[in-house]
Order: sequence, then structure tokens, then C-alpha cells
Amino acid sequence: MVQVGVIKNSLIIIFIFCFFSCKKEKKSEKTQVSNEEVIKINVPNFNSDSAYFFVEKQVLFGSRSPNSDAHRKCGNYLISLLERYGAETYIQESVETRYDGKKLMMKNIIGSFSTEKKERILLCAHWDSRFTADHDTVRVKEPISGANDGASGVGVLLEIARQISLKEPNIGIDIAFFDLEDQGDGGSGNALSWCLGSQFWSKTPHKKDYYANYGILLDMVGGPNAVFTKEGYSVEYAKEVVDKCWNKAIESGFSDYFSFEVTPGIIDDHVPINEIIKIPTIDIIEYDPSTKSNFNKFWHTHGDGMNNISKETLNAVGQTVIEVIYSE
Ligand code: AHN
Ligand code: ZN
Repeated sequence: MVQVGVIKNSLIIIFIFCFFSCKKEKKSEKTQVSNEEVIKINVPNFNSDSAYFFVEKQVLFGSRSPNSDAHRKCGNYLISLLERYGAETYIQESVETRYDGKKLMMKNIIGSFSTEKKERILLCAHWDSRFTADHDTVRVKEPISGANDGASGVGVLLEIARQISLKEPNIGIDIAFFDLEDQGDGGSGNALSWCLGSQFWSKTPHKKDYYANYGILLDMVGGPNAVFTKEGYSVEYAKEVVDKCWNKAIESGFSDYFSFEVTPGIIDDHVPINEIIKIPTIDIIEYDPSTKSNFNKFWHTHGDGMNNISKETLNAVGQTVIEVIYSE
């Protein structure tokens, strides 16, 4: 009887011990799981198939060279998609003069999410494509497809618009598709002949007294094995934004794509934004040390088509921008 009692008592002690230790373990397990869940739920997964589809859709209209049918149709397509994803859209139209005197019909397209929010991020890309293949050896006078040069940045931003429609970030987002970025004088150093749409917007934004905490411009973000260095004007005007993005990129596993090297400044839409409306804005743009232009080897050639668009590169840039937006 004594022996049975001892066994009984020790069983009770073991049981109590197990009960508490198991309970404790379960509790910490639960919090760990829910922490992970919170992180995963807060940051959506960029879909590079979807982004690629948006790039292809633009290219299929034909070259979005100003005054063309393809340009007009593609503009309407971009407006309808921004509306479908719940943005409030603003259209800016004007007739601008190209460096050689030709008149160009300009159309800037802006889509705003959560317009009641004061804290905002500006995301932008140019949607026009170049009227000449001036870096090619054949058909130089024909406009280019601009799959990378133009359509890639817009495609990534359309996919981000779709993600915003599924889950609203804490911060307000404005997506600007600028026109007439790529109609500049390739033979001279005339910086003002480029970026006509963003110059117009920076002087006359879509909303009176518009401001954003910072801006991110995407240009040529679809090249296979692209490397994005820290572009000079971005570092000069918006170093903190560069660091925030590059750190997110590395954290997300994209160190093959994002390099910490600082490279010379490029005239692009972020320059008027930084200089005129003074929103600190960076340019995520491919840097290729092996070409004379330091742009992608298909830059301003007929090689800039869908066959030189990489889903992996679109994903590296798109997921990085998503991480930045949803961490605010
Ligand atoms: C200059 O060549 C001075 N800027 C080129 C910016 C650009 C053209 N981005 C895309 N196409
Ligand atoms: Zn270009």
C-alpha cells in the first residue's frame, strides 16, 4: 500500500510538472507563430508574372511614341487599370515642344490611393517610348518597343497598384506615369530636352500644394541580370531614401541586383522632382559598366523588346518597393 501511494504521488508530481512545462511551451510557440504571421500578412508578395503581363500589354500596343495611335490607346489602358484598382485618377494634358520644334501631345497620368492621408509616397515611371532607335545600326529612324525603357517601370507600378487594391498600406501612395521623358536630344548635352512630362508636373502638380515624404522612380528595371547602383543625383538629394531601399533589398535577398557602388548622376524624371517641387526622390535604374552609355546594351535599340525582359529582375525591384511601402 505504501509503495502504491509513493508511485501515485510521484505520478501526480510528474503530471503537474508536465502540465506546466507543456503549457509554457505551447504559449511561446503560439506567440512565435503569430509574430511570423503578422510579418507575412503585412507585406504582400509581388507577383512577377502579373508585372510581366503588364509590361507585355503595353508593348503589344506598339511603340508608345508621342502623337501615335499606340500612345493614345496605351494611355487609356493605364488610366482604366488605375481606376480598376481603386485609384483616384488625374490626367494632365498639354502640347509640348520637342528640341527640334516638333509639337508633342503630352499626357501625364496620376493615380492616388487613400487621398485623405497626409503622409504619402510618390512612385513614378515614364510611359512614353523613344521615337528613334538612335543607338541601333539599323532602322534608326523607327521608334523602339521600349519594353525595358519605359514599359518595365510602369509594369512594376501597375502590379503594385493591384497589390494596394488587395491590401491598403498605412501610407498614401501616388503613382505617376510621366509622359515625354524619352524624347530628348541624344546628340547634345541639352538636359532640359528630356523629362518634359515630369518638368511640367513638378511646376504644376496634379493637386495644389501637393507634397510627398519621398519619391521612388523606376526606369529600366527589367533587364536580365540587371545591377542597380546608387545613382549620383539620388544620393545627392535623397540619401536616406536610397539607404532605406537598398537595405530592404539586401534584407529581402536581392544582393545580386542591388549594389552599394555610387555611380554618376543621370538626367531622369527624378531630377526635376528634386529640383523644382523638391520632393526627395531616388531613381532605381540599371547601371552597366560594360557599355559606353552605361545603360543596358539594348538601350535605344530595337533589341529593347520582351525577349530581354526578366521576371526575376522585375521581382527584385517590385518586392523591394513593396517592402519599403508596407514598412511605413
Ligand atoms: C540622358 O541620356 C541624358 N538621359 C537618359 C534618361 C533616359 C532615357 N532614361 C531612359 N531613357
Ligand atoms: Zn530612353
